[in-house]
Amino acid sequence: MSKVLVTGGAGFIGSHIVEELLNNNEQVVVIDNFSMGSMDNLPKSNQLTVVEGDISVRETISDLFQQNQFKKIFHLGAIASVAASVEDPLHTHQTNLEATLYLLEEARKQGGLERFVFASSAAVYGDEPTLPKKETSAIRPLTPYAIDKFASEQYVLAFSRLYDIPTAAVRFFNVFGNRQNPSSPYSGVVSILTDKFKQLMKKEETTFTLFGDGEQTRDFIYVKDVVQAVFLVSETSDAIGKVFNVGTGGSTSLNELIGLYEEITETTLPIEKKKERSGDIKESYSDISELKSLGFEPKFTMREGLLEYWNKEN
Ligand code: UD2
Repeated sequence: MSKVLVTGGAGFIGSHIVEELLNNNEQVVVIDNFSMGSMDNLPKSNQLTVVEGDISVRETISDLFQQNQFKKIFHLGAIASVAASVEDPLHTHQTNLEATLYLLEEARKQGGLERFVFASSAAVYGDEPTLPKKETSAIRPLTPYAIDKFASEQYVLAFSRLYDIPTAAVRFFNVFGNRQNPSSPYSGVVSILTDKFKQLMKKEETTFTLFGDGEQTRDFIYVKDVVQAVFLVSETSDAIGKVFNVGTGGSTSLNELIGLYEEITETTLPIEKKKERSGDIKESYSDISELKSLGFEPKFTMREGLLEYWNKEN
């Protein structure tokens, strides 16, 4: 039976995709170097094989394809930290771009692939101010992370045009949900807030550092809606050779987000305000008409997503 490969499958979004694939009775192979991911993120299943390995090592990828025949590939493995990419652009490039090319080349050699979905990011838009962000908006990648994501997208789409490999790319907006790692100050803000509210519940003293006035907005999307979007892109023939924003099309300010969380947890979060982060964008939200044309409709409001996340964490 043909298998499904999930790179970065032990990570935040990857593990949710793995879970859904297993629910659909697929035979799944995960490759992860466990730099951010964890075995604890993965369900126990005899349908699942986990390979500990680094996707930036060419032989690791070729071995993987020698041992397996894949029908679908979800490529989520990456150095996910923008800050880390600024610290070490070369290492980021090896993982975030070269690995994409290794996978595409192996997929080309193997033949018979039904879909290759590449996980890109809204970071490719940079500080391009036009709102909402459309797939056709100007691209202004400002960091090594964003540059490699954009370049990978272009390779992925080129492999569809040049070699007829059915690929597609998705640009994630601000994804939140359980298993997102809150450990760094550059972690997603919802995971940081969740951590703070958990401390409050344990009666521990804590303060949330708010950069700026809290009126900055983001298009936060709950991870289950992201899974829905990624599956549509992996199943619909209209998606081939295209790139899709994955957001809700809505926007929430940080102040609104904190307010919602205070309501859910019935606590007040102590806040320390600091000046806005350099490089921070003020507003961001997506135009998701392309994704909607595949049949996508977000199932979770911000509040519903937060509530489910909070209940899973507690
Ligand atoms: C996301 C990426 C970032 C870059 C950017 C491109 C994540 C986690 N971050 O940043 O790396 O790709 O998109 O658009 O994917 N904030 C606080 N206090 C905190 C943490 C965050 O006030 O402790 C603020 C932060 O300054 C920002 C907002 O919350 O204004 C959202 O922060 P974020 O890092 O979750 O997401 P974003 O979109 O700024």
